[in-house]
Amino acid sequence: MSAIRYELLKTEKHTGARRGRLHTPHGVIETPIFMPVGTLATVKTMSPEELKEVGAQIILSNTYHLWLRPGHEIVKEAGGLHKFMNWDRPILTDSGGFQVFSLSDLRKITEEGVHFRNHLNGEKLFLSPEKAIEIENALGADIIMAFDECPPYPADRQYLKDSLERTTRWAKRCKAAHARPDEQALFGIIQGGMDKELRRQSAEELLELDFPGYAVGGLSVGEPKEIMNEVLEYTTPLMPKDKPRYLMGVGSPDDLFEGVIRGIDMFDCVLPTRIARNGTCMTSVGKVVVRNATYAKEFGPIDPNCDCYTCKNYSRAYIRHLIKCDEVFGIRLTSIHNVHFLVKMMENIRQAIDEDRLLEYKHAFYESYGYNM
Ligand code: PRF
Ligand code: ZN
Repeated sequence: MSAIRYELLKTEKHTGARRGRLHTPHGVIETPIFMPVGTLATVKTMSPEELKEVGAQIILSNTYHLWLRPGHEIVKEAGGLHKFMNWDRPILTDSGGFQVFSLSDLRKITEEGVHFRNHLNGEKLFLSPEKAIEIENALGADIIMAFDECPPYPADRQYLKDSLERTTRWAKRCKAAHARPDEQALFGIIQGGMDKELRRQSAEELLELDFPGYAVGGLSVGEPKEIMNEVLEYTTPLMPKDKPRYLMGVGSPDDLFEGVIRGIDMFDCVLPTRIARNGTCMTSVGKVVVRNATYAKEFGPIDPNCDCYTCKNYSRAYIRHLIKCDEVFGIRLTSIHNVHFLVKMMENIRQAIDEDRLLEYKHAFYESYGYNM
């Protein structure tokens, strides 16, 4: 028995967009969905109550970071990640496959796993499929990701082929090491760079392993957006229709629209929380850099079309003042607004899919946000 069940409600009339429902041990998620990132068992600056208030249905956390600090044994002893951080809705943990590649230097990839140095203190570490799954089992998220390699962009074809074949062998080892498939759903991650045939090979090999869900990895790694969209365009049709599809590490508003249109159900990204901490907000009329001097005497909300806690109660001028003075309340307010913005946008996307008017909504959004079409 799988820990999750995906219910495909409908496919939009004019695009590949899907409306679905993901049933997990910690509740039901309406898809397509955006998952805020809580790397260190906290979505930076936001309490679980605030996350719920903005409508977050599921959050992502990281194996690699929690392994280093405080250590997965401590989280397990606390009763698991949900209890440890006081979040009773679904959680997904990434495997560390990506973080090892993006954060550590001096890494060495072998068949067995990856040798690298702790990005905090330089200590020698080793992460393998078995170790990643041991940590993910201890953390206890509803959805856990296989340990993969996210190759750099660009990379030559032979490297990409060797890498994806190793990622398949690692995926098999992850499955074999997974202690509780009926409590935590293990997703496979399709790699293969920007190469059509390699994406097909990766998808075919992983589909054979019959995971309860699949991710597209290795995108948004520096390639032009058109290339990412093209790769998605031929990769999603290779993925099962009756299982969730997750595009990893992607989350700008246009990337979310383009991913949904190509049949993606789940997304995560640090973008809303990261830009919030330097005083940038996403609004219905585009980005507002609220720390700029132009907002010093603007006493209206960040976004007049927003009904979040921040916009209902505070002005641009006040938030600018807080951020200029490095007062932490300022970045809490911008974080609340930005996460609310993407959560709300996905809610609007789901409604537009229900009503077969996703492209109309996209065009209206792009026009107002200031994207070129
Ligand atoms: N693999 C894993 N996590 C990821 C990625 C990946 O390829 C990406 C790529 N954008 C983000 N996060 N395990
Ligand atoms: Zn707001």
